[in-house]
Amino acid sequence: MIKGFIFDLDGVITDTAELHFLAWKALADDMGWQFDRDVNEKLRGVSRMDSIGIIMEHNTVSLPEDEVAALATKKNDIYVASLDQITTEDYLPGARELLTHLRQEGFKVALGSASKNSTKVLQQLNATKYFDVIGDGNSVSKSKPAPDIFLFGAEKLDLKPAECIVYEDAESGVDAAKAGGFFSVGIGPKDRVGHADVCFSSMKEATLFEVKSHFKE
Ligand code: B16
Ligand code: MG
Repeated sequence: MIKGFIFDLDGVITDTAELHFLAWKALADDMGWQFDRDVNEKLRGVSRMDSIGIIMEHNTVSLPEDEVAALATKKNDIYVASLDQITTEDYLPGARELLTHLRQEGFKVALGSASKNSTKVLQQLNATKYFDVIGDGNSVSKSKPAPDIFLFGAEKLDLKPAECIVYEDAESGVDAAKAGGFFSVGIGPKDRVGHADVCFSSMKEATLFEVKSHFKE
């Protein structure tokens, strides 16, 4: 029986991908690195340190670990400053309605994001009230596609994976949900999240009614 929902943040609740892109682009320009939206697409759901690794590999650049960490911090400072522009109007269409509906129906709800800045993003959206548990990049050390972040959420909700539905927009996020034994809802194109148990092109279609019809009570 489904008792809980675990949501990814970027690409499911709100679209912070553009702000991540602008911050990485500022760093890349500063460093003389090539970086465009195609490379940015590879960073979806990927942790900050893995993201800078992908960008450096794309530019065939290699640097000492401490310098890489300093550059990731520089990008993060730019990104965090840009979060001030997120408002309560910046939910992806359908996300706030679904979170409200889950509260009304008494489901348990957790966040399962790779971001270490999820608290700030949820505050800007005024969305903290919809979550019983916040699981993010600060909660576990192994990032997606490892299932750890979703297992953390389920455990804190006091539920088994088989009692939870995970919403994800990233390929690695759906892999993580499947590896943990969760039901998965993919948000986005089939070539990205088509391996989820059920896939919707946007959050607007992924209503409680629709999703419940795919998973036996
Ligand atoms: P931060 P999600 C992910 O969020 C983003 O999709 C990804 O682009 C970002 O690198 C990652 O969070 C880490 O974010 O630098 O804020 O810790 O989709 O897992 O909610
Ligand atoms: Mg995401």
